[in-house]
Amino acid sequence: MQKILVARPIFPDVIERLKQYFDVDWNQGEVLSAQELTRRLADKDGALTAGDPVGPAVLAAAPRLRVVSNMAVGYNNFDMAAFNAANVLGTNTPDVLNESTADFGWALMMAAARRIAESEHWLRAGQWRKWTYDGFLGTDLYGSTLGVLGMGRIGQALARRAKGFNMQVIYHNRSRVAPEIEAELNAQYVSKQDLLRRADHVVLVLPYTKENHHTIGAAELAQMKPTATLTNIARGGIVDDAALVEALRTGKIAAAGLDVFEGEPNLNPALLTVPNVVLTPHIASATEATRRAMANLAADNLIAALGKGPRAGRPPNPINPEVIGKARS
Ligand code: 8YV
Repeated sequence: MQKILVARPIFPDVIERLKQYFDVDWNQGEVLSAQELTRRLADKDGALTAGDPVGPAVLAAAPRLRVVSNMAVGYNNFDMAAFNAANVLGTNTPDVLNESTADFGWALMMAAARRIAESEHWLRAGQWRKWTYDGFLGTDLYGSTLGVLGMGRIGQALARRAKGFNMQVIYHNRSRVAPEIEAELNAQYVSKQDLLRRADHVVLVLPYTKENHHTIGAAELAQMKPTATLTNIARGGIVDDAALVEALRTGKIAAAGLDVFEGEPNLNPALLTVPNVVLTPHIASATEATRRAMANLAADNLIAALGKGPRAGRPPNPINPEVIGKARS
């Protein structure tokens, strides 16, 4: 029987599915260190990860490994050059999380714009004595301009929701999306600089790559309106968190909503001292239905990639399909 490692605690019924095909080594404890991950992968044919870094050293120490299935759409934890060099397949879980993640982007954006977390903390602290005309004034969403940086599947789901808020949608992306999608979303393609200058609410929905490390830093924050909000549901590292703290403190922008952080779960401690930022622990995809769909899709990918189940040899979401069928190197 082929051996697999499930590197994280996941739904027990998904483990039961995997046990129908494989000998499963399931880590139900803390996140595995690089050394521990390497040790436990040494005799494995496949692995299911969720954000765990997999690079050349891990792959070299696991000569039987043929597939690593990430329970996430983002796979910046995979060194794909190393995967390709070793002929190891990487898979991810796109699409099933689009709507939940877009919903959450709106929740964070609205919470930031209307100061929901900040005012709730104040209320809980027993500070509410009377109504005041200027208590927790925020910025409107209805009728404002939404700037979407990264117009992939989640960006599109997010933009689609703007209709009900009568918002003008502007976006920037590596490449322009098809005209029919632009028309459906009523979205206008603009430069990154125009987006930052014009948007009342900027939402980041782009994948993390080396090229877009700190794509939002001090210079970009300085271009935004002082009344604007910034929401990051993409990846830590896209925003320079230290520069963001400074921009929030000095009123360069009005507020921010962050679900992802540089170095998470160890976020920049200064963020905790800034009132006008809403902080959530990387939960944009965290609904029961969506996390189940992601776990099952990650299992489907693993089962199929290891030649089992109804889609044997044809995993639904290969990142580097060119290695399928090639001998491990
Ligand atoms: C995952 C995510 O839950 O899919 C992604 O890229 O950011 C989340 O939905 C998280 O990355 C854990 O793998």
